[in-house]
Amino acid sequence: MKKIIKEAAHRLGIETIGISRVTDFSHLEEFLISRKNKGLDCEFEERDIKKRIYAKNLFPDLRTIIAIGLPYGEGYKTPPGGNFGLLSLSSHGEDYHRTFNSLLIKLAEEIRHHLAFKFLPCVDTSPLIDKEVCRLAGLGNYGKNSLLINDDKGSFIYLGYLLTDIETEADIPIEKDICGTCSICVKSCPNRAISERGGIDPKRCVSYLTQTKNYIPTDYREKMGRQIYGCDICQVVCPLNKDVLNKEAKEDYSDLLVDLKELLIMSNKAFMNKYGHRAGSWRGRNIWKRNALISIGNLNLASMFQDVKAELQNSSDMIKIYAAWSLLKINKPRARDILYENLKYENVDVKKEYLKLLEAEI
Ligand code: B12
Ligand code: SF4
Ligand code: SF4
Repeated sequence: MKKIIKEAAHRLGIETIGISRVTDFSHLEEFLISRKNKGLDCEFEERDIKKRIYAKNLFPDLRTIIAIGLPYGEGYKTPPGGNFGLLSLSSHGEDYHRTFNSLLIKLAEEIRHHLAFKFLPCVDTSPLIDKEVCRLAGLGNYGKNSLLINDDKGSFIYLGYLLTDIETEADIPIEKDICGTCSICVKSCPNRAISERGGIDPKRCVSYLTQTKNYIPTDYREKMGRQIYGCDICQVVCPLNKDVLNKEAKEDYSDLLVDLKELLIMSNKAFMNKYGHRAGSWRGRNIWKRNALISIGNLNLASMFQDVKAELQNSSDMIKIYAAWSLLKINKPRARDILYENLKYENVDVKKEYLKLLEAEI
């Protein structure tokens, strides 16, 4: 059966595939509880730990997991355009959730030519911990940046799997220390999110900051640079990705640049038309717009002062307070005069935030 599964995968061009019989991940329970107690979990994860560790809660007939690593990012170099906002590589082209999900279904159909079975495709949004599911299927090992790194493809692999009721033999993962004495990602992370011992504090991670609806502390905003969605730094610097990144690029990555001025004035409809098919767009226009205001401040784009100032009239308090921060970054004396003037008619919450910003070291 294992041979049939792997041959079906190869016919579909899938090179990174592994099979696991692990259905119980309770070896992670203590780690997950302690992480939660330390406040190291985040709102993008399933909060119910039991749902994370017992895969049979999700698929009661589970016997075998067919795990796949879908490579991306070959030959990637940051596209030129320093005054643009930047999306992470996972937002390049069509949303990978859709394409990967269809690929998993195609694989299941291909295997069904030989055997009738039940399956559930999972990509990113399942309560299970994809990295651990795929590690135990032999797809790779953890790097200090917390990502699953495959021996051939590096860490630029999306992870997905089919939960199935197939009976077959598992692959045996080869556990090894892949980082050794390297700590390049630890040193390169803009907000010191990666621990020297390995693992990350998600709430310091720029990728998290670009996605969260929570308030972003002012010192963290400076670390976000010009990121509009996601962050790739700990992967781009990783020596284990060198071979993939040094390959010749077959794709044009310029769709990762975001016109900041356009984003500020875009309607919801225009946003969905332009970015709706991209992986990062689920967060919505206003979060991207907030990140654009942070980027404009960090890039110190004086030519956009008036555009940012116009956002002080936005109907969203969130947009107003990030516009205020951005103006102070671009031109503090001018921004201070404008904000003091606006204090006269702002509501209590916005007024409080403006006063805090006016007193802060920006
Ligand atoms: C929540 C989430 C986030 C959060 C938290 C990230 C994180 N590191 O967990 C935020 C928003 C920050 C995030 C960011 C990104 N994410 Co994300 N994310 C998820 C999600 C939905 C859940 C992950 C989770 O539960 N983490 C919590 C805990 C359990 O993980 P952990 O703290 O890293 O701990 C594990 C290991 O790191 C390890 N570990 C912990 N400590 C130590 C210490 C040592 C020494 C070692 C060796 C190991 C180790 O053991 C733990 C058990 O597995 C998964 C999809 C899913 N359903 O699983 C995608 C997922 C992890 N994300 C993914 C991606 C691509 C990204 C980004 C690259 C996107 C981007 N370009 O911005 C960044 C990478 C940031 C980073 N360095 O991790 C991929 C990762 C693919 C891969 N090759 O590993 C996933 C698997 C989605 C997918 N299906 O492809 N993400
Ligand atoms: S994605 Fe960026 S911010 Fe997050 S851990 Fe990696 S380098 Fe640090
Ligand atoms: S940069 Fe170095 S320490 Fe970080 S994941 Fe890659 S090999 Fe490991």
